[in-house]
Amino acid sequence: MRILLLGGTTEASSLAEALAARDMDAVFSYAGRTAQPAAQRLPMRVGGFGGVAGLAAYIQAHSITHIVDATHPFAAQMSRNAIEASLACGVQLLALERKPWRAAQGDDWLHVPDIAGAVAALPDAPARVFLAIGKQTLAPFVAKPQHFYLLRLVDRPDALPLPNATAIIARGPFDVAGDTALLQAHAITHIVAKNAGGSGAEAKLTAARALGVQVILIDRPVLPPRQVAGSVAEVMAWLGHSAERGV
Ligand code: 3Y8
Ligand code: NAP
Repeated sequence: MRILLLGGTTEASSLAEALAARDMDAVFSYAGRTAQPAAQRLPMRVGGFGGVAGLAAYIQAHSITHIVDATHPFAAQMSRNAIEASLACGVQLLALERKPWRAAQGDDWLHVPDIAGAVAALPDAPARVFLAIGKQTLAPFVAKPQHFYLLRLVDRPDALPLPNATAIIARGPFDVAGDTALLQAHAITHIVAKNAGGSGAEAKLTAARALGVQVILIDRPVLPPRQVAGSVAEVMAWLGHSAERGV
């Protein structure tokens, strides 16, 4: 058995620990989006594969038998490629997926389908907006330059496309005390976030509830059907069964 773990999330790092602890033959794959991705106990590879064909070639060249897609729910292209390549190569695929966040008592959430919906949902009157969506999708917010934007990025950007913006450089996972202080320090009135689920980015939502800050939450992209596990334990059981079957 040789496992390709498509990573880049808190859950992927936890799964990597479990696989390494059992000396399983696995490789951890990053896209190479950040300057210094977190180290892993598993052997790592960094960078795109070159589309579905490149991924299929990698699977064959490295005799991969199982793919675990533990990428972020918004890494939709990677997930689509993994589904297609696993079918083309006849290898098993399992997605380690975290549940979407659901509003609790006291939350002031507005669900929007995509980034354009988030821009449209911002008020016309000047507001103070925490854009907790990283740096790949900032350009559409230029349509509303009247707001102050607080950005949280993993690496310092060369330039920011938004006229009135401050960038915080930090990689999560984040905590409630830190995110509460951040919202208060910048007198934030709105948060724009992706419905990432998981624990690594949830703190800002908890802080928003306590402070009465509105959250504009972007729905996840829809993916083709695939087998899904909700925990590291489930993935390990799935791998165990496969090992018993000797595949
Ligand atoms: C490169 C690996 C770990 C993984 C940590 C999780 C938690 C912190 C929350 C906010 C939201 C955001 C962003 C975020 C979170 C975890 C997790 C998660 C959100 C690293 C990582 C990589 C990336 C890529 C990066 C994106 C950006 C998104 C920042 C490593 C730290 C906003 C997503 O500069 C860029 O181009 C950054 C790009 C994709 C979204 C975007 O569109 O800009 N993540 N994040 C992975 C790779 O190369 O394959 O560098 O160590 C991983 C983590 N990011 O093991 O501790 O599991 O979700 N990452 C979002 O959810 O909205 C921050 O600030 O509140
Ligand atoms: P994406 O848009 O779905 O993927 C774009 C291309 O990046 C893919 O087609 C693939 O290139 C490459 N790629 C993506 N993830 C990869 C991986 N784990 N290993 C190797 N190549 C990968 O991906 P994204 O949204 O930019 O996310 C990139 C990485 O950041 C992923 O690891 C993801 O888990 C992590 N992340 C993303 C977010 C987010 O908000 N999107 C949040 C937290 C973490 P090729 O086609 O050339 O193979």
